[in-house]
Amino acid sequence: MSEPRNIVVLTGAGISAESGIDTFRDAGGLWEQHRVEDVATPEGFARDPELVQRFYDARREAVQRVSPNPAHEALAKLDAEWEGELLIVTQNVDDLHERAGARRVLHMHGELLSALCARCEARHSWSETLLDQPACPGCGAQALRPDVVWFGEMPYQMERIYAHLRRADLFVSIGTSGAVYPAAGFVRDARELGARTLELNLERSEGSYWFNESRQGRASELVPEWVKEILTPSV
Ligand code: BJW
Repeated sequence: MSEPRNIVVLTGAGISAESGIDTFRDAGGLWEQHRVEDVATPEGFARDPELVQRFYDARREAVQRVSPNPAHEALAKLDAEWEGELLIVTQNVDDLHERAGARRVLHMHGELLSALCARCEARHSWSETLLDQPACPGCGAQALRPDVVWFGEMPYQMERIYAHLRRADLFVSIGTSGAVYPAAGFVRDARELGARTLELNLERSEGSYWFNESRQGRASELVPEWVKEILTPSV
């Protein structure tokens, strides 16, 4: 195959695991500690907003105490040095890609350090708690919720993601189980649109069949290796 120029990278919870952030579906992960229906659906939030706000307040606090790991740093290096198109689509709500220095990042499932006003729909950078019902800085309503995408809600910036997938000649998936759509379908979309596809994960994901190549191991090792490879011109 010719040298890739346009790259889409999809990241999931596995890339932040070695920074100390719990994944969702691994043993001991978030979905073993909480019922998805209770904390990650609009219906759960309507039923028990306090439970949901506590869940996200605790994670917002925790994320501010951890640091990017070598996998985030390697993608930031790729971002700084890759002259072609690059989009890092992350399903993660942490800010570790940005804190490592990456700029071409899109948060399709929202961000922990942002609050969304259910009344005026404005978004505000947010590092504090929401349980105490602070007023929206825009409209004053006590209607702030975590700015994250729950099951049944539309992930953010889908048109922009598909525009990049259409132009991509390399799609790389890192640290995601491939259990949640539409992200889980990107590999198939990319492949059908002509991209080469590579998976870097601790284990084969649910969509592993769709990858041209699958490498198993820790993100902190596999990602720097791959970035070094792709930034080294072939002779
Ligand atoms: C390591 C590692 C290390 C560990 N190194 N690797 C039937 C069919 C198809 C779709 C549906 C269906 N029924 C319902 C749906 C739709 C639904 C869905 O997908 N449901 C599934 C359960 C089937 N999806 C939705 O509702 C989405 N919206 C939607 O579809 O809108 C309509 C639409 C239509 C068409 C186009 C576009 C839209 C919304 C999904 C929202 C997901 N939200 C969450 C919560 C966000 C906020 C929060 O953080 O709390 O997003 S759920 C949770 O899962 C979170 C994650 O981003 C997401 C994915 O998880 P991820 O990142 O893959 O984590 P894990 O834990 O699953 O995997 C970690 C991996 O890392 C593992 O493989 C480990 O091995 C690996 N790993 N350590 C490398 N050190």
